[in-house]
Amino acid sequence: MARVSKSGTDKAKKPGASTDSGKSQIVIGVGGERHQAAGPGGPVLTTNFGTPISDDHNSLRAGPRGPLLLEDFVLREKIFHFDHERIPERVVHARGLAAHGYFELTDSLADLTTALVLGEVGEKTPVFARFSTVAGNKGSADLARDVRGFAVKFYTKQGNWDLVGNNIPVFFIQDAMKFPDLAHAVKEEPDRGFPQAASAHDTFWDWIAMTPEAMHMVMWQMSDRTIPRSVRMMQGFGVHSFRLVDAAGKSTFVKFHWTPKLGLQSVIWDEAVKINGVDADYHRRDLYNAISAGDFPEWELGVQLFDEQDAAGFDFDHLDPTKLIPEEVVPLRVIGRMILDRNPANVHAETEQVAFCTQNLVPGIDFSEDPLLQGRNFSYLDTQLSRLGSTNFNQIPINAPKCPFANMQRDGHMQTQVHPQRVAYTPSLLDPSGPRESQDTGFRSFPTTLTGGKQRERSVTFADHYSQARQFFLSQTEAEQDHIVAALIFELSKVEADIVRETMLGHLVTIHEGLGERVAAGLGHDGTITPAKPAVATRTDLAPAPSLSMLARGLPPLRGRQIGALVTDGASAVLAASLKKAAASTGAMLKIVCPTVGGVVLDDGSKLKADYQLAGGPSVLFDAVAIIASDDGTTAMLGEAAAINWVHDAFAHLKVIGASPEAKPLLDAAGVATDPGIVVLEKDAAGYFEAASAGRTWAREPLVRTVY
Ligand code: HDE
Repeated sequence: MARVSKSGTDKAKKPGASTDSGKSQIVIGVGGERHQAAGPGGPVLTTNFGTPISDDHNSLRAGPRGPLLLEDFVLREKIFHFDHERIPERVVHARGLAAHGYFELTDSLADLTTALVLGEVGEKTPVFARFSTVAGNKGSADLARDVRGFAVKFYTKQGNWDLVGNNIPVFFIQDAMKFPDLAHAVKEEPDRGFPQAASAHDTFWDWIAMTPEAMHMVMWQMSDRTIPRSVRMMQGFGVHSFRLVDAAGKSTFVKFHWTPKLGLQSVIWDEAVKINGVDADYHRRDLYNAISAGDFPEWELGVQLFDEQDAAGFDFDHLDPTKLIPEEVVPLRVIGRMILDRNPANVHAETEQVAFCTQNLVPGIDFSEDPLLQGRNFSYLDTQLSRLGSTNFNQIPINAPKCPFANMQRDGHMQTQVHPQRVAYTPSLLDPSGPRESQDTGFRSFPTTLTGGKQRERSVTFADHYSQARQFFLSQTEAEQDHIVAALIFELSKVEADIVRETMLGHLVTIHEGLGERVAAGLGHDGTITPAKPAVATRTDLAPAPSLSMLARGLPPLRGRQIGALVTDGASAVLAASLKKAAASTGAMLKIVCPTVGGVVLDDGSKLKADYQLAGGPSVLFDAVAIIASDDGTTAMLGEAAAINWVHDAFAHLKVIGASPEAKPLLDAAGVATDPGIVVLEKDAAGYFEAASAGRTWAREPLVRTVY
């Protein structure tokens, strides 16, 4: 049957031919579907080999009701390509989000390193940063309780430097040999395929219970650090010690820290659980929207610098990645800033195909002997082959250096470079102009002096597993300690095997007796607890380090945050305008939530547009909330469970709530009790914003949750 076209012809236009209307020609198919032929200036659809396509919607067939023909190369190519669209996801850190930007050096380390990226003040180095969760699969929810990857690729003039870190400064293990076990334990249990993106299950805690070296990291993992409000509001750490090496070959140890300009902020566990339901893409949407709106996230790069002699004076071995150097011991020196100002144009090409490799260093930066780092240097290169399928993965644009590169490596799958040279080797007299090594500018490894025999043995300096775990717990504010206790209770309550739970309680009392007892109370554990047997005595004299606490680092600003306002028909236009103005002056975003997405009519007859419909905009999405309602609007909201939950959740999540006097019955129905975080909104929202700048109302917490 011939296709019927509105323009009276059943033939598609000749490829590249323009239409009379100036727009692309619309052809209505037999089933009513709309096809578009190329318009003026628009490209003609082609196969991957450039053959123009006349019809992209109807397969070639033997008669209108007959079978398809194998000859149809247009159909076969399209399906062939589609069938192979996915590449294996990362074995860990599968779920990620990323952005382009630049790093600008503000303080030179030229006296310590030959790395130009750390030497030339004002130099802007392009970067690509990818943030990720570790355990979940690619399609998992953003707010799983999990460590966050914080990986930055610097495209420097001396080659790519990949700083592949996390948002936590220590790691679970001391030897790369254990990494597959850790990953197998935390990922979904293989016999049942669940839970994904969750550590709250038997196999994870079984493995942790048998691995005392993980205790320090577990304290961080159970803190609110693993449920960040936004990737824009979390720190990043290089974790391992690296070396800076100067022109004379002198080495200085360095640890890298990223500190967000927006301050540190996390959500509360109950919020995380609910955000995952209402917006599983909460973090990627947040970063994407912020960058699209021109609100570019920024981090300071700080370094901790120390030498062998300093290291010898530490209470721990800095080569042990389960230990950190508190900023109180070696202060941070801020040397630059990273700004992310461009979203990826294509997530597969960039976020998925980016291949971070810890081995990517530049002259002047070198590895330390941290055994975990040494193991990583094998893993990251190796894994790219299974993910990207070719040793030429470095030629994918997101992975290619932005400086010239040349060597004698040739051929392989998906080679995109055409090497015209006859000589593909060195040395050679035939082609003296080919690339050659350089003693002056080439990368040289620091000649560390090594001692000891070839053996499978861990240094005794790695034996203390509990002291820094205890120091971390004691460095937290009361609210943060309460959350660690609550997280452990939640996680261990999901464990079915008593022996695992009991063994964990033994570790917890060894870290800190009060911590273990509180968790035991929350688990309803009434038996005795057998403490773990540390290899060396746990130190109780390590001074609490406030730099390890998020809350002790100070209040985050309102900038970059979202204020949610629930507004009903007939609400005060003056108040709505005042709220908008005050939000703009603090750099916060005001989001309007209404009973319908069409918005509301305010008391002056003006229309207010909604950003969210009530059920799609629960208060968990916002940092602080306001309710501007009329009497009638309030009465209507009293019949909406979603409205009552909206207010109740905001209260339970310790948010500052501003409410017009008419909304009082709604607050009462939601069980809101008066405290400094509850502000009556009269004509002016300025007072409300002052209260909102104080962050969460922590003092409210014991009213809304049992604190064990
Ligand atoms: Fe990774 N890790 N890791 N890791 N890791 C990977 O590499 C590995 C470790 C980290 O956004 C994989 O390309 C081993 C510490 C980040 O693409 C893999 C060991 C830290 C990312 C791998 C560790 C990290 C990865 C999976 C123990 C913080 C995501 C896909 C020796 C300092 C990078 C890939 C991105 C990814 C192995 C331990 C951070 C399999 C063997 C410690 C941020 O190669």
